Amino acid sequence: MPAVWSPDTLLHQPGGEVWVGVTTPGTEIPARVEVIRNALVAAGHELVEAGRQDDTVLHPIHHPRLIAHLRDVHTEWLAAGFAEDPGQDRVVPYFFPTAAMLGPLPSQRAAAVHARAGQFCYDTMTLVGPGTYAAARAAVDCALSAVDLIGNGAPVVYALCRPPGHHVTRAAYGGSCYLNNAALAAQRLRQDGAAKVAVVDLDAHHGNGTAAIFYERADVFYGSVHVDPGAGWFPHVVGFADETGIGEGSGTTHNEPLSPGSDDAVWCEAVARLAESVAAFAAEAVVVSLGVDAAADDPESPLLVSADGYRTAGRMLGQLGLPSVVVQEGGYHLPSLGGLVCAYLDGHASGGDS
Ligand code: SP5
Ligand code: ZN
Repeated sequence: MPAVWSPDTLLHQPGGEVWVGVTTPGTEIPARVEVIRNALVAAGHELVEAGRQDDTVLHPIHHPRLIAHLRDVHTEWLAAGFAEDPGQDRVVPYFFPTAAMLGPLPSQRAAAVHARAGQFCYDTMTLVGPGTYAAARAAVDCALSAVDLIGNGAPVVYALCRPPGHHVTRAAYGGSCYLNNAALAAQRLRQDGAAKVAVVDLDAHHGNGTAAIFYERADVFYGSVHVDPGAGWFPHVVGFADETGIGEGSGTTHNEPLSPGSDDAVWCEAVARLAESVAAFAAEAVVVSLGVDAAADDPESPLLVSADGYRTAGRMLGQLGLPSVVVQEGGYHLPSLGGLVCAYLDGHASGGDS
């Protein structure tokens, strides 16, 4: 199947993650793209370079201030001298003006770039460097070029998006994500004529950004299987089973939080329930947020899914028989990453044949 990628996705070099106050090497690194790309070629997939999409594609999903912030913040950070004093050349927020802090007070745009960082980023793990925005935009180009190939008649297309995107809301980024590739793909499928679109999120973490973007919408379903945030896992405060949508979006969200240690049997049953919901919703196209960090070897999650589990999930979602855009999200164990992605794609393609 076509696999869309862009060399510009390598430009994001996070330079570590600040985790509980300590700078760690980080796991969302450019080598992820290299190992996935090599595995795709070895498995016989056709690599296609993404076409450049106009910046206006971002506007239905992201706030103009978020876009401008991501584009400009690293330049402003360097201009403020933080690379020399105190010696941090990546944008790392230190101040988080939460809803609880503000209460009823109106809030202004922070004049200081180090304070403004926390008005758009909700954690300390998601650093911005010189190539971050270019890479995030290239990831969007991958996702939307994949939608274009669907429009030209391809039944399933894979987008090698990096950095990932599902933790990004309309106006805030975090969780190693900067722009929401999957949400943008779903929106484009709607604009291209699919009356209803489903996003199915297989990443080990709940895709709080995608969930928030579509929570009040009747035309886009969001379903996710992930490690239970109630057991202490990112994104901690959302992703619970009782979140089912509100207003016109009532009933169009389906979360399947699983206990740490859940294996193929439990995980695949949850995927089957998500597939049933997609069918009941009568989606005309599907976006799969393919995080492979639910795998047993992955350093970022306690789920114990195997490559066969991912292949089975692919088969179940392929059997929906819908045009499908498969967007890369997380997955951090370099030795197994490519095989997990290819196992999923193999399952999805074979499900579509039956
Ligand atoms: C897209 C995606 O998978 N984002 C993952 C965001 C969750 N990361 C939160 C945990 C970060 C802590 N990493 C330290 C690992 C120590 N074992
Ligand atoms: Zn994840």
